Amino acid sequence: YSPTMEGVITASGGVKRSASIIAPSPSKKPYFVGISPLKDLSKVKTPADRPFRVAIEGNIAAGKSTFLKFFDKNEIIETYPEPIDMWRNVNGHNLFNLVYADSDEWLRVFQSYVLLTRLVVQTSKPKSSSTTVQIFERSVQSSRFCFLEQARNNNNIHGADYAVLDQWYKWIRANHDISLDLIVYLRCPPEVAYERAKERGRPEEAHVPLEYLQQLHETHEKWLMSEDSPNTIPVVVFNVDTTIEEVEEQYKMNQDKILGLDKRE
Ligand code: UDP
Ligand code: D5M
Ligand code: MG
Repeated sequence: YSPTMEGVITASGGVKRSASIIAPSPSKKPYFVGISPLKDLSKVKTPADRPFRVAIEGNIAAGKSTFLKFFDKNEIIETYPEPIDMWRNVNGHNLFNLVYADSDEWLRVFQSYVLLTRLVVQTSKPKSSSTTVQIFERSVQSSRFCFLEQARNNNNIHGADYAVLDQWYKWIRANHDISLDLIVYLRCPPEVAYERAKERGRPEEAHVPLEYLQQLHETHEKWLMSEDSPNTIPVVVFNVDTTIEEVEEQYKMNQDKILGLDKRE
């Protein structure tokens, strides 16, 4: 990690101070937490043959889509919001609504469609030749390691469905370049995400209980922050239980590190 960052994340997710690190002012919460010590950002290399790829991850309504808007006017960055409109219109069917109305019936096919649409997005070539960074809202990886994992742990999906989707994931990973260079984890207390989701008021999500967001939070923590995390991609963490202005300011202060721009010639 860089000594200019405010702290490092312990495996339990707390922030450990170090004498070699510039401490934040005591009044200021460390919204930009730093890079997980499990991963080493200095090893991130921008591939020569494709843009630097970043996935924005986090709970429902943590603020991922809002975060993406920071980059709207940036000429070297292309952003890719979640393809939720595709899920809402599968040949005229609102699969996104169906899955929340009756998950026993629809979760399997929804998972398979999410995987397909994310694969299409994540392997797409940039539209402009000046694009050197692609930023995706979520990823094939979070579909596999958050949503599918949670579905399995809750017995919302049969072991056979889980096995088939896992085989799809493995085949995709072996045969397509879905690699990511960096994950930006917007870490949000589930209670805050719940309030934001209510405020946003998507009709399909009207009955999503707080417990679901609490579980999804834990699943993200396990995927990205735990010692036995299956993730191998460097993770940058922002605590986002603050104003969007504060998150943007913290982002801007660390932008070059986050986008690997300080390592490009
Ligand atoms: N929001 C907020 N503060 C923030 C970020 C987002 O109040 O710092 C609101 C945003 O206006 C929206 C809701 O929270 O109404 C969910 O945000 P978004 O759609 O960006 O979340 P996502 O589900 O994409 O993570
Ligand atoms: O919106 C994304 C919405 O889609 C939210 O309701 C969660 C849901 N979603 C996304 N991916 C999956 C998978 N793989 N399984 C189940 N549900 C999923 P946002 O608010 O932007 O997070
Ligand atoms: Mg969103």
